[in-house]
Parts: sequence; C-alpha cells; structure tokens
Amino acid sequence: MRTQVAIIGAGPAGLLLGQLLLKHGISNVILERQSADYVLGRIRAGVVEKGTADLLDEAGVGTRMHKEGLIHNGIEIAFSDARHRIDFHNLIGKSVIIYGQTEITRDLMAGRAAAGGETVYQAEDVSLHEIDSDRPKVRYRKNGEEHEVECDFIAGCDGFHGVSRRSIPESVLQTYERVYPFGWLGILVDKPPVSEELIYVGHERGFALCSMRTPTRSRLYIQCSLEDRVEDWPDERFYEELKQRLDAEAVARLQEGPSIEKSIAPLRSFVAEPMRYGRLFLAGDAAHIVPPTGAKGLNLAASDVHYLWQALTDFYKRNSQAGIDAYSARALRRVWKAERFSWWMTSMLHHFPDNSGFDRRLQRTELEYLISSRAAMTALAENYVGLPY
Ligand code: FAS
Ligand code: PHB
Repeated sequence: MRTQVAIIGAGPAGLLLGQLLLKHGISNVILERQSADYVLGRIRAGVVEKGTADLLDEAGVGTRMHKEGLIHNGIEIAFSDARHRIDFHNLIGKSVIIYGQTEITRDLMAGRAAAGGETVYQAEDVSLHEIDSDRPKVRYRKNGEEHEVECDFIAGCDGFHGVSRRSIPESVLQTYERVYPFGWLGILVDKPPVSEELIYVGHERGFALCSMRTPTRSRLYIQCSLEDRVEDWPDERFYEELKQRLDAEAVARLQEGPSIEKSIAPLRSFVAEPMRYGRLFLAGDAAHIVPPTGAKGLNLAASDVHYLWQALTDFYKRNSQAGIDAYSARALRRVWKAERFSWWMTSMLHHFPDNSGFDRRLQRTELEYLISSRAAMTALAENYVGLPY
C-alpha cells in the first residue's frame, strides 16, 4: 500500500489528524491496534477547549458537540467546606464545552467513514522502518497476513504505550517525568450532576472532582492510593468517601446510583523531546502526558494535531519544509505551558502523603491566595480555557 501519511493510532489525535488531512486532499491511512469498540469503550476526558472545538469544526465533525455539549463559563474550587467560583466569562470572556472524549471519538470515526478514509483496526505488531529516510515504511499484521505501507511521513499518534516514541533512537530522545504518589478512581453514573459546573475539591483526605457528561450523567473522581484496585472500591465505599470530601450542600445534592464504569488512572507528568525524528512526528499522548487535574490531555493532542496538519499542508501545498522543521519546537512550547498548569493544579489540590507541615501550609496558602486575587483567578482561567495556539 502507498499513502502520503501513515498514522499510528485511532485515538483523538490520529483520527483528528486523519480527518483534517483528508479534507485537504492529503492521503492517509490509520493503523490501530485495538478494535473500534475497544477504543470507544475507554472513558477519558470531558473538557473541550475552544481551540479543540474550532479544530473539530474545521474537520467537519463538530455538529453534535455544539448540539449536545454543555457550555461552561466557570468551575468551582472547594476547600475548607466552602466553594469558590472561578468565573471564566467575567475574568476573560471565554468558556469551555463539556463533551466526552468518547463522543468526540465517535464523531471522528463517523466523519472518517463518510469521507472514505481507511482505518485498519486490530493491526498487530506495527513497526516503523527507515524513518530517517525520505521513504519511511510501516509494517503490520492483520488476520495473520503481513502488510507494508510506503509513505512520505509517519504520525505517531499511538499514545503513551505506543510503538512510535520507542522507534526514536535513545541517543536522540530526551524524556522528562514526574510520577505522582496517587491515582484517580473514577466512576460514570446515570444520575444528574452535583452542580451545574465542575467542582474541584482539595481536602486533607484527598482530591475529589465532580464532573459530568450530560445533564443526566455524572463523572465523579476521588484521589486514591496507587495500591488500590477497582475491586477494593464497591460503589457504597466510593460514595461514602466522596461525601467525606464534599461540602454539605454538595452532599445534599449528590444522587447515588450504580456505576456504569469504574477505573483507576495513575497520574504522571511526562514529556519526550524532540517530537520529530526524520519523517516521524509524535502527537498527543505519544509525546506527553499530563495529570488530568488541568483537563489538558485531550486538548494538547488537538493543538499538536493543529501544528502537524499545518506543517504537512505547507509541505504538500506550498512545497515548504518550514512547518515541518518548526513542528517540534512549536508544539513543545505549548506542551510545557500545559504541563506547568497541570502540575500546579495537581500540587495545589491533592493530598501528598509525604508532605511536611510546611508543604501543607503552602498548599493552603496557594488556595487562599487564588480566591483572594483577581490576577491569580485570571491566570487559572486563561490556562483552563486553553492558551492560544
Ligand atoms: P490515545 O491513547 O487516546 O490513543 C492512542 C491510540 O493508539 C489508542 O487507540 C491505542 O489503542 C493505539 N495504539 C497504541 N499502541 C499502538 C500500536 N503499537 N499500534 C497501533 N495502535 C496503537 N485527559 C483529560 O483531558 N481529562 C481526563 O479526565 C483524562 N482521563 C484519562 C484517563 C486515562 C485512563 C488515560 C489513559 C488518559 C486520560 N486523559 C484525560 C488523557 C487522554 O484524554 C489523552 O490525552 C487522549 O486520549 C490523547 O489522545 P491520543 O494522543 O490520541 O492517545
Ligand atoms: C472529566 O469529566 O472526565 C474530567 C473533567 C475535568 C478534569 C478531568 C476529568 O480536569
């Protein structure tokens, strides 16, 4: 098979890039290790920045998001049994859309099928070859048969555990990492949300987040130990712990119901540099991971795709290497700002078992300064809604 761009991974990064390239006449194929149902079954992000929404519109798949997504003009930060609203609209005149990553993936899959894009699901043992030449290749096995894709470029959109980042020589790659001493236990439940907007809770027992997917479906998280397993947390125990961390009004509004999904996600900050080697470009979680406290993971995948789509369009339409040569540095500038914000939100709101008394006082002061300063709330707001591309 011959195509212009071989994309590894059919998550949001791969599907969004594939759709934008197709729309601009650049051929591509997506090779995905899992089945489409498996990809759709992963419950992940919920907050969509305007930049991401604009890109989904550009890709022609934003209609349902605008119809079903919820516009949020702020969030609430809760600590010491009180809630404090960060009013994005009043502070910076911007908002976010609440629309699940699962639905974005579904819309992108439908858009790709309508555009006649090719996605090979259950592609096994994907391997990358001659990535430092101008004729790179991707090989994979499907139903026991070996296949080879000849291409001009490879987009590594295969997430943190993918093959793409590992295909860059160790002598070239520099990685930066911080692993947090806790995880997030999340449930999905068909009950109305606790509040109209998201509530981020800093509590001495641990972080909690009351989020949502629709007016009748909630997404609830509590910080948990890395030793915990999902089976240690029957719904009853989850709700009891969540109520210990919520203020009285939130407890009164919390409606308990059977979880329809329950999972534990570890938290880490991670960046791999550079995001390009030869004809291979990394985008999304393949290149970086943020703790979900800042709601940046999905949105960073979108901004990487924006830069990479522009770079490839410059190459094919204007015969220019400029975008390609600038891609890594350009993407990393925005990645590191999102890493900073996600680390700051995580450090401020979580219980760190090894924190000293001084550390805990600093955390409390960070929160008290935040709610007392318009400048501090404006800084949170401009990062949360998404810094410019
Ligand atoms: P993805 O991981 O979504 O997609 C990569 C794709 O590549 C997958 O479909 C995978 O099957 C495929 N793949 C992997 N290896 C392959 C191989 N060798 N060959 C072919 N295909 C391969 N972000 C938020 O903003 N908020 C959240 O609440 C949040 N929660 C999360 C919870 C979990 C458990 C995880 C893991 C992430 C969470 N994230 C969250 C981050 C998440 O939304 C990512 O940022 C987002 O999925 C990034 O999209 P992709 O870069 O496309 O990577
Ligand atoms: C979610 O709804 O899954 C969600 C929302 C905001 C976050 C993290 C996760 O910061």
